[in-house]
Amino acid sequence: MNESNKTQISNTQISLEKNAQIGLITIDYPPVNALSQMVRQGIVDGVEQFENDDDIKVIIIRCKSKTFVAGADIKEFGKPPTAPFLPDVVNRIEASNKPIIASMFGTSLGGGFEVALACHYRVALENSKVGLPEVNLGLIPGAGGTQRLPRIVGAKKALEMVTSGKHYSATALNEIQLPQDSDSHRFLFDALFTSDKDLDQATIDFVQGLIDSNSLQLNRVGENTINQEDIDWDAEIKKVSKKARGKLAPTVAAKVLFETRDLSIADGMNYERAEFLKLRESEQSAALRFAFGAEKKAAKTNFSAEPLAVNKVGIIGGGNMGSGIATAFLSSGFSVQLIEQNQQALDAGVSKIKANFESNVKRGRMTSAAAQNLLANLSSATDYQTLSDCELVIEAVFEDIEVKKSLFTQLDKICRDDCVLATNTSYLDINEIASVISNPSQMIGMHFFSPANIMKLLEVVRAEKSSEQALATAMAVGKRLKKVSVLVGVCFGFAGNRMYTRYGREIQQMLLEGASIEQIDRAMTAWGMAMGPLAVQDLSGIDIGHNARSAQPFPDYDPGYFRAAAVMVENQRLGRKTGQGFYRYDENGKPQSDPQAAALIQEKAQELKVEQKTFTDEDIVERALLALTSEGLKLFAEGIVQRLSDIDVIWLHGYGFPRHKGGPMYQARQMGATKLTEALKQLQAKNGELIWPDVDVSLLQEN
Ligand code: 3H9
Repeated sequence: MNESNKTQISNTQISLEKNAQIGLITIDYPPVNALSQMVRQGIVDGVEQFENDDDIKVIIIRCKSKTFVAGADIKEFGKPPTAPFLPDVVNRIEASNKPIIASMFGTSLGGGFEVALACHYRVALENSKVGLPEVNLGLIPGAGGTQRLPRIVGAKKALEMVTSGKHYSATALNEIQLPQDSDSHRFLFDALFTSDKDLDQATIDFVQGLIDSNSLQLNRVGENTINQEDIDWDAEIKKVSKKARGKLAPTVAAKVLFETRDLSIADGMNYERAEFLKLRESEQSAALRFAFGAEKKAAKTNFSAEPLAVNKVGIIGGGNMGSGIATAFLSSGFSVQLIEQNQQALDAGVSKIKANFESNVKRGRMTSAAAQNLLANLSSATDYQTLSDCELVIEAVFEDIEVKKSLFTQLDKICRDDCVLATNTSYLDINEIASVISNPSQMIGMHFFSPANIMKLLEVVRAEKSSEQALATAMAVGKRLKKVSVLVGVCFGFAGNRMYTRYGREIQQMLLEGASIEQIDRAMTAWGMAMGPLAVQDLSGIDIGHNARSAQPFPDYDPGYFRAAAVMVENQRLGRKTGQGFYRYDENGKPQSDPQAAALIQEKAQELKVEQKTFTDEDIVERALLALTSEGLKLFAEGIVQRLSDIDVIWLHGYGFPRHKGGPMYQARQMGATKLTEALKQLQAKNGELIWPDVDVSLLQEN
C-alpha cells in the first residue's frame, strides 16, 4: 500500500487507507480487536470519511493481529458507557450509502459478529468461527444480534445460537438454506476462502470483482423480515430455561427472540437493548464477568524458564483415570505411550481410549477419520523402557504412596534427564514421592479430574523442589489440552479436594445433627451446585475419600472424621458401584431414598449423642458455603494458591459450582468481611470447633 493512500484519522486503534476505489478501515487493537470506545468511534469516522470521498465505491472493515473483532470491550463493562454506542455504530454501518464488507477470520464474537451482520457483505476464511457468546457473560447480544441473525439464518438457528453462546464454524453455518419464499435471500457469508489464502488480498479481489461486474448492492439485513419457521415458542423457552439451570440470560435471550419476531429492526433493537441493559446491571452478569477474568488471571504465570517442547507423553495406568488422560492428550494431537503392568490391563486401557473416541464420533464431536488419525498416535506396552524418549510422563496408578515411590524409582533410571515426571495423585505428599528420584526438580503434580477427557480443570502442583521449567511445561501442556490450569501447592488434597473435604465434613456433621440425605442434596442443587454432595460421594465411591482420609498422608493435617461415610463403608454401602450408598440405585441406575441409610446415620448419631436440630435449606447452604470459604482463606494464607480467585476457578471447573455465582471466594467477597466474620462467629457458637475459628477474613480484600 502506497503511503500516500493513508488517510488521517486521530485514532491509534484504527487506520484508514485507500486502495483505488476501495476504502479500508483496519482495526488494530490487540489482543482481540475488542470494540473499545476508540474502535467504535474509528469505525463511525471511517464510514463517514469514505462516504464523503467520491473516489471510494466500497468499504472494507478488516482486522490486524489474530482475529476479527471478538466482541464488546469487556474492560469497559462496569464503567459509565460512552458514545458512540454499539447499536448506533452497527446501524450507521447498515445505513451507509456505500456497501461495506466485513473481512473475517479467527473468532468473530458478540459485538464483533454484530458488526459483521450489519455489513452489506461478509467474507471469511473457512476455518473462522462466529458466535454470540454474550449469555456466557450473563448478557444477551446488545447491538442487533438477536435481530439480524434470525433475518439471515432463520429464527430456529438463531434461537440455538443466541441461547447456547457457542462458537460455530463458518463453513457449517453457510450450509443453512432457508425456504425459497424467505426474503433472507442470502447465505451468512458471501464468500469463504480456503484457510491458506491471504485474506486481505482475497477480500480486495472479491470486492474488485463486484465493482468490475457492476453488481455491488446495499444488502441491508435489517430490511428483511424474519422467516417464521414452525416453532413452538412456549416449549422452546421452557427447554432453554431448564437447560440454563438458574442462569437468567439464556431465557431472556429466547424471550427477546420470541417477543420481537414480528417487529421492525428498529423496534426489535430497542427491545433488545432494554433487556441487555437490565442484564448488564445484574448480579449474575457481574459474577460471570468475574469468572471470565479469573480464568485469564489463573492462566498467567511468571516462570523464569521456558517450557520444554512436549511431543510424546507417557501415561502409566490404563484405568478410568489413565485412559481419560490419554484420550485428552491424543485429542490434542500428542503422541501417547500407554503403559500397564500386564497385557490384559493394557488391552482394557486401549479399549477404553477407543471407546472414548467412538463416543465422540457418535456425538458428532469429530469425524471417524479424525478419530482414526488421532488414535494412530497411540502406542501401548508393558515395558517401561518405551518411555525413554518421552518429554513428559504422568502416572495414574493406584493411590498408594509405596506403589508410586517404587514406580518413580524405576522411571528415574529410564527417562530422559530433562523429562518432566508428573504424578496424578489426588491426596498424597508429592514431596515424599519426589524424594526417590535423583533430581526431584523434575517432579510435579498434574491433578486431572475424572473423566479427564471431559473435565476442564487441571491442578498443576508445585512441589518443594519442582523446577520452573517443569511447572512451565505443565501449564503450557494444560493450555494445549484446552484445560483450565491452576497452579497450586502441596498439601492434603491440594486446593480443590482439601476444600471439598472441609465442605464434606460439614455436610457429614449436618447429617448426624438431623438433616436428611435428600434435604442436603436438594438444598445444594437448588442453590445451584451441579450435584448434591452425597450423590457425588456415591458416584465417586464413598471408600475413595474414606481411604484417603484414613491414610493420613499429612500427619500435621487432620482432614476430620466423616462418621456417616465411615458407617456406609463399614456396611459395604460404597455408592453406585455397590448399588447402594447414601442412596439405593434401582436397576436403571436411578437413585432412590433408602430408609436403611437414614437409619444407619441416626443410629450413629444416637451412639455419639449428637444433639438433633431442624435445618432449613438456607441453614444447610450457608453452613456448607462458610466451610468452603473458611478453608479457602486458610489455603490462601498458607500460600497453597496464588490468588483467591484461583480457588473460584477451581470450584467452577472441578466441582460444579454454579458459574453465575462466581465461586466460593467471590461469594465471600460479595458478603464482605464484616458480615462474613459475624456469620462465622455465629456458626462457631452454634457448632463448636467445626468452623475454623482462626481464619483471617481481612485476606478477602487482598485478591
Ligand atoms: C458483547 O460483545 C456485547 C455486545 O453484544 C453488545 C454490546 C453493546 N474484551 O481468551 P484469551 C482478552 S459481550 C476485552 O486468553 P484465546 C482477554 O482478557 C463480549 N478483552 O485468548 C485476554 O487478555 P489478557 C462477547 C478481551 O485466543 C486476551 O484477550 N465476546 C475480550 O484463548 C486473550 O484472551 C466474548 O465474550 C473482550 N471481549 O481466546 C468473547 N476477549 O491477555 C470473549 C478477550 O490481558 N473472549 N479479551 O489476559 C473469548 O472467548 C476469547 O478470549 C477468544 C480468544 C476466543 C476471543
